[in-house]
Formats: sequence, structure tokens, C-alpha cells
Amino acid sequence: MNPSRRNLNLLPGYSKLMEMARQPFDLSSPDALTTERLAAQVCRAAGFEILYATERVDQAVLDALQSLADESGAVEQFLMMKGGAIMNRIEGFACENRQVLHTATRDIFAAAPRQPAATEQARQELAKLDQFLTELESGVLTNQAGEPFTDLINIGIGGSDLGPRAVYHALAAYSLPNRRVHFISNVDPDDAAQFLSGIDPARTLVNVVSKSGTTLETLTNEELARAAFARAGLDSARHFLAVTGKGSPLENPDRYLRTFYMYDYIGGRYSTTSMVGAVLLGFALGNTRFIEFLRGANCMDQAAENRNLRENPALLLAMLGIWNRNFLGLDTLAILPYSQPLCRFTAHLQQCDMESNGKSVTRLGETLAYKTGPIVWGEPGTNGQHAFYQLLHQGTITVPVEFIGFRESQQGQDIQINRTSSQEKLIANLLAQALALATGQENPNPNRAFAGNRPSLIILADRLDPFSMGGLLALYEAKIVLQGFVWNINSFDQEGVQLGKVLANRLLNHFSGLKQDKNYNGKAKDPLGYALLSEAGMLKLS
Ligand code: G6Q
Repeated sequence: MNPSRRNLNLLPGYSKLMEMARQPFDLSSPDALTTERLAAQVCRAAGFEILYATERVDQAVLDALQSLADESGAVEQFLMMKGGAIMNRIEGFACENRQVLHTATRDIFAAAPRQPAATEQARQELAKLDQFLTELESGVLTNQAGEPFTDLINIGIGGSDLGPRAVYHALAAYSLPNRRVHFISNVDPDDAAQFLSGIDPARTLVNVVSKSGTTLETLTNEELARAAFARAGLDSARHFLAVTGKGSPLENPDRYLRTFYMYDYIGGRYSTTSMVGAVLLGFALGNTRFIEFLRGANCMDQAAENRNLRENPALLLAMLGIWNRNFLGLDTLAILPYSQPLCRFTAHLQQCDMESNGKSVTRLGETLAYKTGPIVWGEPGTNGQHAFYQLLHQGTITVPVEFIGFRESQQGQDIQINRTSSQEKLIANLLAQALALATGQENPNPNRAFAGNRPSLIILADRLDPFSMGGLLALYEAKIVLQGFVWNINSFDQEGVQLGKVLANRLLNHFSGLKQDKNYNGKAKDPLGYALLSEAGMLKLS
């Protein structure tokens, strides 16, 4: 089937859903939440359950969302993407014009992968990594004093930081003994100084991750780290690793102990399962657990091929998100994990979703007549309950919520107090929040009344481990791209980050101009930028 690639508002199901959205399911009406509804509105796949009885949908709306997904050809496009079609493209305009093949990095378990050439490249890099990790673990590869490497500093930003960092924190409990990973991303010198002062460089590897090999923050921090190694009398070429695109300026074997590659068909924010995440996660977890993480992601990628949204967690999340965004008109989405190890996961999803779907033109470059990606935000666990949940329950805007939880704790160390474990307290809180948001509560005191009727869903798995973390990552990656297909936008470029970079460089030129030439006239070159620097008090410092 050739997918329609029509704009959302031109699909036959759009007007039907608009009509249905005039009287959406009322979660706060007395008989809304029944035990039958709770049992019926569960989607199970790839080791996850999605409980969605607390969304404002009934079976008729779900059927209409299914039709809309079918009409958009979302799953067909997902399959085309996995097969290597050029999905990163705006017709008729200059654009990246690339394949989108992050799923190939974990399609390594199949005898016949969907895109054999890309999966072969992934296998080759994984074999190189396995060899490197084996050398480290067996003691063949040590520092100059014959000691093992215990720490790794990851230098990268955006897609070369957020996803890998989120997964490292999520799985740190599974780390090999004596292995720690630290992260420097910001160009803020205080960020780098904090880590460089707290570690023993002699036992530390530095992993420089940049697909382009040109990112200002990363290159600056690399030089900062190399200077620290030189001060410690160490040869940085024996400590520094590179993960980069083939042919990038970082590709220089003389400067790095090992170089691993990622390819232009893997977007930064989708690159956690490529070498971008693999090197640091492999160092921390060992090869076997990293492969288990890939297996979980692959399992969810397969589940995402199912055309039935009631059986496909990613398509279900995508279409419920579109219902909330385009038909109920809700502007934000809170992702709230009840799991402290997921403390950086929402930050990763914020990038993955907002950079992918924060778009205003179609894949033909036309201005959109409907909303696309929401503002994504959130924090873990019960901490949020003591902070911003007041607004979620009684504020003047409605915020849809995606809760994430696990039936068992990760480390199994728990305590019974008042005959309940901490894990039971944690999950009881999660479930209670979904109920409270949905049902609300009447009270003659208006300040203590809860209107309810606020939508949420619950993502559950048994335990946060490498397999389920892979699944969770792939669940959101697939949700985001499926939504992009329905919205008929390009979810794979990020032109919107360019202007700020260009202007920052223009401002930086004024500093270097002033340092080089006493008669430098920045005002003539760039009146507005120069005036802004002056008002900000920055010219006095140069
Ligand atoms: C992600 C973006 C962006 C990118 C960073 C780092 O999809 O492209 O966040 O990952 O700008 O880029 P480099 O890896 O090229 O340094």
C-alpha cells in the first residue's frame, strides 16, 4: 500500500473525530470508570501493559482513531522507514534527504533484517566494541601503569548525551563492579571542572561523542579534558575514544585509542542504540547486558509494526496523544516515571519529541493548519506530587499525563512499614494519581473540590532492567515517529535549532574582534547584536 501522506485535516476520519470531541467521554461521571472498562482498556505487548481506561476515549473514539491511523498509513510508513526509504525529507526544498534507520541498530537478532546493509554495519561496530570491552575486562587493555580503567567521562551534547545519559542512570544498578560513567555536555566550564577535579585521570577513559565532529560544546570540552590529562602528565591519545560519523573531523586515529562509527541515517536523538550509547553503556554494563537492552528495543520495534492500535503500545500512545492534542486541544504532556532511576528519561523524551515534532510545515513545506507536538515535561515519582501536582489536579489547564511504573523494585532492597513495602507505596501512589485525576471529588468547599475528568494513562512492566529499558526507549521512539507520520511532518530534521547557533557565533565574533583589534567596530557590523552585548554588560569583560 502506498501511504497517503495527506495532511491530518484532509483525512476522512478527522472531521468525524472533531465531531466526537464535542462531547468526549466524561471520566468524572458516576459510572464512567467501571471494573469492565479497567479490564478492557489494557494493551499488552513486548513485556509492557498500557492501562488507558483513564483516557477520555470510549470504544467509538478508539475505532475512529484506528481509522485515522489507517488512513494516514502511519504503520506502512514506519515499515518503509525500517526498510530504508528516505523519510528525512521535505519535498522540493533543500533538506537532509536521508534514510532513517535507528531501528537497524537493534535488528541484529533476525536472520533477515529489514535493512540488511545498515544492520551489517551495526553488527561490525558491535563486534569491534565487544573486542574492546573484552580487552578491558580481561586486563589486556590497561593504563600506562598496568591498572584497569574504572571511570569513563562522556563528552557530547543533545542526542550525543541525553539518551545515553538517561539509560545509564536507569541501568546504573546493573553496572560492572568498579565502573562509573560521568557526563560533560554543557559548554559551561563549571560543568567540566566539577568532574575533572573529582576523578583520577590515570584510570579514566574519555569518550568524545559527536556525529558531525564539529559541535562547539563538545570540541571545547574535549580540549578542556585533554589539557587536564596533559597537566596530569598523561598521553590523552591512550585515554580518549571517539564516536563519530565516517569522514568527520574527529576521525583521526593518532588522537584516539579507538574510534567507533555511527552513520548519517541515524539521527542524534534516535542514536542511543547505536555506538553513541553503546560505548559508554557497554563500558558500564558489559556487552551481555547491552545486547539485552538492544533485544528489548528490537522486541518493541516489532510490536510497533502491528496495525491494530489496541495491540500496538506505540501506536496506541501516538493516537491517544493525537486525540488529546488535536481534538481535545491540550497543549502539554507530562511524563512522570515512578522510578528514580528514570530521573533523566523525561529530559531525553523532551528532546526526542519536541525536536522531532515541534514543526510547523508539512513534508511538502506547506504551513500546517493543525497543531503538532506538545510541550513535553516531567519529573520522577512521588517528588512531583509534593511539587507541581497541585496544578495537575486543580489548575486552570488540563495536562494529560503518561505515568511509568514497575511492579517490582530494581534492586529488591525494600522495607515493610505498616505492612506495606516502599515499592507498594510507590505504585499505590501512581495508581491513585491516575484515579484522582480521572474521577475528581465533589466538595461543598470549592477550594477542596476536584473537577476530575483529566486524562492519563499508565505504562507498566515487571521491573526496570536492560530488556525493559530497551523496550521503553523504543516505545517512545516509535510513538514519536508514528505521530509525525500522522501529522505529515518530517520528524527527523531540526532546522529550528540553527538560527540561535548562527547568532551565538556572530556574538562570539565580537569578543574575538575586540581582543584582536583596539579599533574594532562591532556596532557597524551588527548594531543589534552589539547593543545587546553592551546592555548585558559583556563588553566590559572583553
Ligand atoms: C539531535 C540533534 C542534536 C545533536 C547535537 C550533537 O537529533 O541533531 O541534538 O545530537 O547537536 O550533535 P553532534 O553529535 O554532531 O555533536
